[in-house]
Formats: sequence, structure tokens, C-alpha cells
Amino acid sequence: MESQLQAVIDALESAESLALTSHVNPDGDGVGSLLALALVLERRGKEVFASLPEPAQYPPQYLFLPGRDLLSSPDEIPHGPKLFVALDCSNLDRLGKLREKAEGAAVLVNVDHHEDNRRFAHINLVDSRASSTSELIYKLIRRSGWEMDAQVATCLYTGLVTDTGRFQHRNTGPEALAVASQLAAAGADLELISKEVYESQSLGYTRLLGRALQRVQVLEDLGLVYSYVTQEDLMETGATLPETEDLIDHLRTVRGTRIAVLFKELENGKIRVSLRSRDGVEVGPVARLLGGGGHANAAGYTSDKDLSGSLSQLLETLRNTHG
Ligand SMILES: [Mn+2]
Repeated sequence: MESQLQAVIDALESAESLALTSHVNPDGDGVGSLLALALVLERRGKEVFASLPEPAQYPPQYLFLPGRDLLSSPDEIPHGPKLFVALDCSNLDRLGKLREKAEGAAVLVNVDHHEDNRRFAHINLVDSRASSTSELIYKLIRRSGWEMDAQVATCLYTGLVTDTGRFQHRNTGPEALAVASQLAAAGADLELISKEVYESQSLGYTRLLGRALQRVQVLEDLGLVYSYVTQEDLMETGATLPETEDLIDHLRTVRGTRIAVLFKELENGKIRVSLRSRDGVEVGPVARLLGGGGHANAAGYTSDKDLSGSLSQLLETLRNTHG
């Protein structure tokens, strides 16, 4: 791990111009690690092209993050860049339309913590024991001696707090808590982060949450709790899909839940299936069987079937794999 950290530092230090990106459908860790690294490298005088790949809607709960003005559109990323850094991406498909530009880079760097990471780059800094990609960026900054200020710390803390589910998921351990402590000491604005990320939901989303909770169903034999959100729900409540990132955590709070599932109807009619698990149950393998990916306890995939078809397909797969 030490030698990979150093390899990434050397690559970043020697580049005058570089492209940075994270994954499609960005989450707090994707956005936080991207903006933190963009801020640090910009201050070191690099020409930084930071972008979120399409399809992407910038999640409104992260609009407060410093460094957002450094983001450019994916089209502005040059073809065949000397250095391209993919953050929080387990495979090249996660780069959406930016995949080609990544593959055309002279040097491709992969910084990630997903256990199913395909090590697709020339330099792979992949540590599945890390709580988040933001934790890995923290280690890069500390090791290199680059400047860690309050803005950078705020971005990284946001990645850490969201990927650990506010320090409640299994990836929360002494290391994640130590990094959180260091980020707080560096000036991360903890109060602002919790207000913006967790207590600034729109009225529309609040009503959508009500609908989803109203519909919760439990399958006791699997310890499975599920609900769904349709395009009609989004239209009628005024909520947007990116706002629903944490909705599934409400399902998991039902006593006896081992697997929580949220089906979300996308604009193109496909269904995004989000999975969470606990008590030793793993949902990563099921998500991979159905064409997706993720972590042991937090994973997802996209289904071409309708809502009820997606539910039957998932239940069948679960019953076959969990006996
Ligand atoms: Mn992550």
C-alpha cells in the first residue's frame, strides 16, 4: 500500500496537466474525493480538468462543497490526457462517457476502495479496507506533505461521513475515526456538513420519503424489506432521483431486516435496484450476478424489467444463492 501511495504521488507531482473524475450517479465520496484532490492540485499550480462523467446530475446536497467552481463539463476534458485519475470507480464502465478518454490517457490512475475493483489502470491504489476513497485521498495528502486546509478537509469529511453512513456501517473502524478526527482538527466544518447533507432535504423529497415508507413490504423468510419509487412519484412530489441516495437507509431501520431493497424507476423506464444488508448477509455477490456491483453490504444494479419483474428476479436470485 505504501508503494502504491507513493506511485500515485509521484505521478501527480510530475504532471503539469491532468484530468480527474469520479463515477456516474455521483455520491458524497465520489464528489468529496474529487473536489478535495482538485483543490489540492490546483493550488500546486497544476492545470486541472475535474469533471463528473455523464450521465450525472450533481446531487443537490453537495452543492455547498468548496471547489465546485473547479468542475468542468466532460467535453472539456482533453482527448489523450497525459494523466487521468479515476476516483471511487470499481471498473471503467463507471466512467460513463469519459471511459474512452480514460483509456486514451498516457497514464491512468485508479484510486478506490471497492472490493470488486478490477485494477484497470497503470497505477492502482486500491484498498478495500479503507472506509472511502476520501480516506485514501487523505492518506495521499498526508504522505506527500501537500497542504490540507479547511476546504479540503470539508470535502474529505463529507466523503467519509456519507460512505460510512454517519460512522454506522461496518467500514467504520479505528482508522476511519482517526481520519475523521484529523479532518476535524484540520478545520472541516462538521456542523455545516451535517446540516447540508442530512438536514436540508426538499419538501418534495420529504413527501416522497413518506410515500416510500407507506409502501414498505416485509418478506420474513428472507428478512427482506423493500419499497419503490416511480417516475410518477417524482413528478407528483417534485423530488429528484439524486435526492433519494439515502432513502434506503430508512428501510434498513425496520427490526429484523437483513436485506433492504429500494427499486427506483429511471427516466428511461429501467429500474435501479439498491441493496443494503447486515448481520453477515452479503448483497455484493447478488448485485454482481445481476450485472451490477458494489460492496458486501451496499450494492446495486440496473434492471431492464418492470417493477414487479425486477422484484421477482431479485427474489429468485436471492433464494437460489442464499439457499
Ligand atoms: Mn466510496
